[in-house]
Amino acid sequence: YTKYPRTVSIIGAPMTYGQPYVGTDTGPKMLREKGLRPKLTKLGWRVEDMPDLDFDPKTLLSSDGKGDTVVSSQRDPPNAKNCALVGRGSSLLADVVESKLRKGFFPLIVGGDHSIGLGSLTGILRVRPDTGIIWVDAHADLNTPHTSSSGNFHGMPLGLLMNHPDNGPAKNFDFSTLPGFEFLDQQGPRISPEQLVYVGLRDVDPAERIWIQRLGIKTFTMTDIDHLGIGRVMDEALAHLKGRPLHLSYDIDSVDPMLAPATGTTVRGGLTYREAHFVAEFVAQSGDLASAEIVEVNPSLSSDDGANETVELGLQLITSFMGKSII
Ligand code: 5AB
Ligand code: MN
Ligand code: MN
Ligand code: MN
Repeated sequence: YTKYPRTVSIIGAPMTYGQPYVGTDTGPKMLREKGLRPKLTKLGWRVEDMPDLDFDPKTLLSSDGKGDTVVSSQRDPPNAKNCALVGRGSSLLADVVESKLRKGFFPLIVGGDHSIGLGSLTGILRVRPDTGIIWVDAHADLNTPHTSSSGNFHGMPLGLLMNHPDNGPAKNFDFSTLPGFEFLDQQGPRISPEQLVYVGLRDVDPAERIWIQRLGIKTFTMTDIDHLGIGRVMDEALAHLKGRPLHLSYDIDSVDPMLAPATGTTVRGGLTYREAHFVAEFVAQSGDLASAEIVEVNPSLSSDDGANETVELGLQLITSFMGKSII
């Protein structure tokens, strides 16, 4: 891959179907209004900014993508809320991300809820299967409909795409049970446990804990950050992914809710302002960052001040991982 493509493609993915609230769809618009584009230009990037992807149910559920024939009106399978909408939206995003990468762009995917990880990772892995993934989040997002207690897809992107080596391919998730997920058949790209690193975890479900241990996923919880400091944590995280092109998946709920209140699933005891920025700055300095996404900014879930602060923080974090350096 080109190590330093100088053109970034902003891909707005206003997905809300992976969780219960409206409002995450305004994330891309709010970030643009606060000056995402000029900030990137100032850092030396050429910027391609397309209109947000069209996640209108009529468009997503039609066979031709133009709203004509609705092909998918099945009811959701158990624990798979808005199944067809999430599946079709992910498929669309995967195709866009894949094509941008093949053209040499740096995809900057702006969510939307974290179910968009299904699409962005699929697109990335089609082009660069050895990508190292840094998942910055309060949560592990390692559920599947078999283990999820909520049925919300934003808690499942990694669980659905994971390759389960001990059990053989047969135990990988069978997408034929999920309408809309046909694009992820058994040939689809999968994540190997060793290409993933977690940073910031503090709210992990029982089944996720078991899978993290069995798969041996490199994990830095908030406890590890308290113990080792964010500097050593990031040294070890990047050492684990050495030699791989990197994808940064930044869930804004990794940051402490005092600083980022406008998000759906807040958990106290998160990253401080500097820790959050250090993660972004350090990944940028590695020179290996090849794609990134920011998710779960939902301006409608707090006061106006809280919404502003959260959007502003998201924008600052983007500027940091896109290469802003202090000196
Ligand atoms: B987020 C929970 N594990 O599966 C579930 O915000 C929360 O993308 C998921 O990290 C949180 O519903 C998903 C309880
Ligand atoms: Mn998440
Ligand atoms: Mn989260
Ligand atoms: Mn969340």
